[in-house]
Amino acid sequence: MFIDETIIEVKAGDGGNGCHSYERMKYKPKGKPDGGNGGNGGNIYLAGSSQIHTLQDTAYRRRYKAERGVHGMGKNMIGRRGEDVLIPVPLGTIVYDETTGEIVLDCLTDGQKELIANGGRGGKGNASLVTRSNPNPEFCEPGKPGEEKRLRLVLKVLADVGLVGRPNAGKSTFLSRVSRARPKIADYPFTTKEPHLGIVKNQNGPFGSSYVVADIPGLIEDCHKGKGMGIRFLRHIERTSILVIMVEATSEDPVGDAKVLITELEHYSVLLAAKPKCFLLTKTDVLSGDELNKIPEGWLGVSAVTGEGVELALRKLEEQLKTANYKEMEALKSNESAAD
Ligand SMILES: Nc1nc2c(ncn2[C@@H]2O[C@H](COP(=O)(O)OP(=O)(O)OP(=O)(O)O)[C@@H](O)[C@H]2O)c(=O)[nH]1
Ligand SMILES: [Mg+2]
Repeated sequence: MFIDETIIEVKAGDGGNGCHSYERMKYKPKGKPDGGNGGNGGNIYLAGSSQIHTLQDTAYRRRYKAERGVHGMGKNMIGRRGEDVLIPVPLGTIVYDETTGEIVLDCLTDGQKELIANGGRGGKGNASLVTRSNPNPEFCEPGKPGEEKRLRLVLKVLADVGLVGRPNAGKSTFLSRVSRARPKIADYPFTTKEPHLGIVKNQNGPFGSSYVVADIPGLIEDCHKGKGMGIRFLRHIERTSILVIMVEATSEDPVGDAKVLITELEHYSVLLAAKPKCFLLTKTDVLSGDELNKIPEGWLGVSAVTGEGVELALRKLEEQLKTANYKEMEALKSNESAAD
């Protein structure tokens, strides 16, 4: 099952207590303090992993607890530190602190582990608490509690291009034509119920470069009011650089249909709707003769079945992607210089 949101509770390990003890030796009735320190509690880390694609495992487990530090012991024996816990999450997971609402982490890189709950420090034993004024401390410190947090994990998949269209527009067929992804394809609406990603080789970019295309469920008029599959899944194209708006060639009014799609995007987020767009009229193989003039100006016609127009569409997409990425970089640079 594709789970893209869940709440988990994490509790880092408590620190072990320090020990209160004295050296015991024959003929030496009152030895020096020799209580060891407690070990630190285990930390909790989160790490983005390209091997996982949903939050299903995390949602199933829900509670994560790291081991506590072992208490210190006599003879200056230090307690072992608690084992850490590592929670792997899919790339694109945003972690919010449920209590403060703050973003704690945005997992974008594979394998990079980030500390999210600190283990408690181990308490000092009386051997470590010796001072000149108090050579025989009759006390030791307790371990500190480990951090506890309630976190909301929200997955927004990472893709460069998002496919937007009504159900049956041919989004999944297009993705399977241009990549090795094999989403389910069928002639009934809402075949796609969860996002699918495909990697497309960049024909015009540097050698070996590629980009990720996301296929999502179909959008219908008023889906922002909960019709069809709603608009919640639009979060998965929120991070794309460009959108491909796809309308079937059988449409009476492709431009009007595209407007309806864009209005639905606006209901989700104005920023999403404002992304650069590439307009495609799909299934052009069903058109014949004069009907081919139906392709609106500035649009491209494609048939994912015959492959007609697909190369050209990819080339246009790649050019738009290049411009969009360049603009994003420029915006990032100007933001950085403004912050300096
Ligand atoms: N003739 C023709 N049929 C196509 C073409 N592309 C897709 N189809 C057919 O259109 C139907 C819907 O295709 P899908 O790719 O599943 O459409 P979708 O947009 O992913 O649909 P949802 O997942 O329901 O939103 C299938 O029966 C496809 O075989 C095309 O280029 N030409
Ligand atoms: Mg589909």
